[in-house]
Amino acid sequence: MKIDKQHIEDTNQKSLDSHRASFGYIANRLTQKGIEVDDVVQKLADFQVAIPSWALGAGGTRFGRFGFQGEPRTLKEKIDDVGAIHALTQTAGAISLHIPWDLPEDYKAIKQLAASHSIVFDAVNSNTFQDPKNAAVSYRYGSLSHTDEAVRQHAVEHNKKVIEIGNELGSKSLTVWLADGASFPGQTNFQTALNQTQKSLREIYITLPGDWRLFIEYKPYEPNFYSTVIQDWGTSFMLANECGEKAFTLVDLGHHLPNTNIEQIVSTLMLKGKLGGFHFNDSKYGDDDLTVGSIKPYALFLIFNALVYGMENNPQNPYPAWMIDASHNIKDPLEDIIQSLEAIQEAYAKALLVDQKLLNDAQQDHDVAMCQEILQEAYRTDVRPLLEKSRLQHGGALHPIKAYRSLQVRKRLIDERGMDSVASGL
Ligand code: AOS
Ligand code: ZN
Ligand code: ZN
Repeated sequence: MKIDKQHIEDTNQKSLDSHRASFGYIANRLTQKGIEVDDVVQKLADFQVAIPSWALGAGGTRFGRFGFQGEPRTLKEKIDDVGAIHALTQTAGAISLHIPWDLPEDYKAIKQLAASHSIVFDAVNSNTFQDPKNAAVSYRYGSLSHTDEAVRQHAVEHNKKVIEIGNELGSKSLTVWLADGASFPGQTNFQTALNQTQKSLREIYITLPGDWRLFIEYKPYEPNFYSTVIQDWGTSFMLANECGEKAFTLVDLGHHLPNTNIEQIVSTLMLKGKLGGFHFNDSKYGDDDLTVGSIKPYALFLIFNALVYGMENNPQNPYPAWMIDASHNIKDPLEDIIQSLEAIQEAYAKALLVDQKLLNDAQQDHDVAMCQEILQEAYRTDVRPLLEKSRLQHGGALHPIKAYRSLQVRKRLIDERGMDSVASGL
């Protein structure tokens, strides 16, 4: 399945006049304020977000899973799905694989297919939270933190294997997320578990190719509900520091206790040069993995404001890896991702409009009301015409969801894969 460029162009024709009018209006207003509109549009085009292979089928909960028709059955079909999203949005130029859910069989063919969609391979994810088929050991009581050396070794070897696979595909980073922890007080010794995790991570770290980075993800709970070994950014930061300069913290927006100030965490990490990667999603209660921007768009904007500041002022922090980590049970998974990408770009565009110089002056003057005005002035701007412009310039759709529907992408996927196809790995 491939979306024809010409077809996207045809769907754009109908909305071209209204786009031009709204873009002209906003471009004028912003130019009057001294904003370089072309720069903003270019930055939007450069901002590429990796799509997780596990978000292409319908997710599920412990109460069941309702499949979505036409789900991708193989890695190739997953790449086709990301290709379709990228063709429409021009923002999804990468895929993030999960091993063993996405074991490539023919590397050459996979790479060729990805290249034909202009997609690169972003961070590879290891999986030591499920028992591999016919495995000699079990991760029931943990993996990298396990009390048993044989289990830890097994988990370390798996991570090394994932690095090898990623290396074949051109990935440059490994994301480690651990489910390790305890379900009940007294179940584990916190200090032993942390020490073992540090040792195991270090073993993985030393095998990283020179130009690779290790991302250490943290999460306060689930599937263990009393404690997790890497519970917060501080623990991840400490582990990354002890591993070395190629190890970084990965922030997943859903991995915080309610009301945590994530923008402040982002700022601290960038100041210390340790923000490696990002998992975008949104949540109402916990690690809900909802569509980005669907619940707390202002919080997302404030996070982007911290990210933009960091990218402009913290050369000590390498350019972070942007990934979505969401999954939806009810919506068409591809429409869900398109909505997430739109929300990400919108928050980013608004953050780019913040007058940093004015904000700094207002901060120096302790003009608190003005500080808020400056942020909200940017946040309240309707930046959608800027997003449209950026997509249009690169052959994307003015309105990706509308185009997705009018081009009948889902119908074509169902025709190709069938109504009952189940995404591999799920
Ligand atoms: C789990 O909660 C994390 O967000 C991880 O990033 C995980 O690997 C991913 O969600 C796939 O299961
Ligand atoms: Zn995540
Ligand atoms: Zn998560």
